[in-house]
Amino acid sequence: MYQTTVQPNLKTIEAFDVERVRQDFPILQRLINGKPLVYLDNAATSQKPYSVIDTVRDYYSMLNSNVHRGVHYLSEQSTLAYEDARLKIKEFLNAISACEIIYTRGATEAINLVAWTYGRTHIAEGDEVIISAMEHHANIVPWQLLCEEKKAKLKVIPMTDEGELIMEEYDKLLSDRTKFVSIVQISNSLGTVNPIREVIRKAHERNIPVLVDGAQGVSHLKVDVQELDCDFYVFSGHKLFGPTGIGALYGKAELLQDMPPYQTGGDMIRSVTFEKTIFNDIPNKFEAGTPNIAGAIGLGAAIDYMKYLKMDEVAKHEKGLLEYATQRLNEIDGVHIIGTAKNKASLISFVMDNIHPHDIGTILDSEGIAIRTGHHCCQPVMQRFCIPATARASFAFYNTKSEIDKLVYGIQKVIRVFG
Ligand code: C6P
Repeated sequence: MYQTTVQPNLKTIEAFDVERVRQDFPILQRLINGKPLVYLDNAATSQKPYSVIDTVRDYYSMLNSNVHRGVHYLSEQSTLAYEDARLKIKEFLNAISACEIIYTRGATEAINLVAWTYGRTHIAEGDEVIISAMEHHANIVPWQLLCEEKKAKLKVIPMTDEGELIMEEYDKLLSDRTKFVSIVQISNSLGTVNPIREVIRKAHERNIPVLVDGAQGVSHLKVDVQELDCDFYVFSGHKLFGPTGIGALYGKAELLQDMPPYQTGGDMIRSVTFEKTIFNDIPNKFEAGTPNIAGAIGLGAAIDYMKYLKMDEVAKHEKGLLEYATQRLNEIDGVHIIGTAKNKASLISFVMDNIHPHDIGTILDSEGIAIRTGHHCCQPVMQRFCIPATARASFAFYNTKSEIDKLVYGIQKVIRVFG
């Protein structure tokens, strides 16, 4: 078979070596505004290693053709590569079967899929859906619209000033009226790692299904959907060092089989007459139309790359970055970290006295430092902390302590300019 995934050149690496790993990411060699790029916007999207870039280029150069539709060589090979990538996702999440992995455009589409299929068929007037106070808009709005349509209620688990879920309040919200829980694994605006095992266990005691928004979780934590026992898990490929426009929904097979299709068209049908359509089995039932083939194969390459790196080594390195950055930022007068949960991922949101986060971002950009500023698609989080926006530095395994020193230098420049 044609080799679709370009193998990363990491075989000789015994232990995690950040300088070596950085060489796999061409963009990290760039200058921005005349300075070496310091990329600290990984929660928005992560950078891509050569192996992903080359895999996508090679697919278009050597294999391009549609999947599931041709008897010719290229179509068959494309189909094999596309399905092989699904297997890689299945193994990465430790799902039972590849038919439990549905390709989507990303986490947003995956949550919408569940809300509009499972939600529409299982939520009725008077029912309740529980989310948390730290959700991304992608895990608020689909449930809000569903609840409006069905005359159901959206309930919100509150959080503390540190940005931790108040689990006693969750206990109080759970009731016979609760029909679904949808919860973020790692908050993109605060960095909090939520106790999702406990959230799932408590919901399951009442037979309530749980969706986990793993958009930020998947690049920082080892995910095992069987061990978590979540009913749905969603993530985006572009935050996992893969291409944009591709992601996945994991769902337990019995739930997916029972759900109506999300979109209809080619490939999701078994037979069509003008009188009746019989739908395909999962996963195809949820993949109408020509899919993002190159994206899926590229995501497979990203997962291969992560396998070479090993998640526990990634986590150890990122923990060091978080601790160092927290200590350095806490030393600067006038900087306040928003989100100080005990269990945090390598992401720091902060505000500065009398300086708007956009001004922080602009000055840092002049130093070649990329961070995100704004509400991070979490306006209710900003309302909770009574702030309009934050500056957010989010780290990946290829970041270094010397880049954090540059961030600190940049923040000191912000103070000199605006302070
Ligand atoms: N957060 C950020 O800068 P999409 O856009 O579908 O790839 O992911 C949506 C999404 C859902 N849940 C969480 C927790 C997220 O962080 C995101 C994306 C980016 O924080 C872009 S807004």
